[in-house]
Amino acid sequence: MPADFNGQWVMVTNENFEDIMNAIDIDFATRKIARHLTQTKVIVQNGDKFETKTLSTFRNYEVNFTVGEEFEEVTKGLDNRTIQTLVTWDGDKLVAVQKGEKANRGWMQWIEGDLLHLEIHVEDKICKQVFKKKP
Ligand code: VLZ
Repeated sequence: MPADFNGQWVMVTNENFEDIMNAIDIDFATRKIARHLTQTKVIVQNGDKFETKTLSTFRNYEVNFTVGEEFEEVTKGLDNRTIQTLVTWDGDKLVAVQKGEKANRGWMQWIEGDLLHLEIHVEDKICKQVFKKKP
């Protein structure tokens, strides 16, 4: 039984998101808006199959994947790059490796109690986000 990420998760903290946006060449004006957004993560999981939406008042980002199956991810509305993404389990943690123009790109996501933790990394930058499960 893999970990269960199903639900709606509302952002409570977001550290260094601007560094990540900078690293993927998001423009100044967009960064100034996006850094203050309260993101909501909506996850529908069926075993290893994930449908994920990151929602905000400014922009949304959707990505679907199956753990263990590499796929082409187009980061539409973010940096609009095409990358090769592979998500795997590390115990109960989801680990994504995103191969493309930017080195050391990926994220890790896991649950602790009613909190969802997400660490996003690009090059030498790390962003730490925490979301709380909607009851
Ligand atoms: O997260 O890939 O949770 O499965 C931010 C959108 C999306 C709002 C960040 C701001 C996506 C837009 C991070 C400003 C340019 C991500 C995965 C793990 C999705």
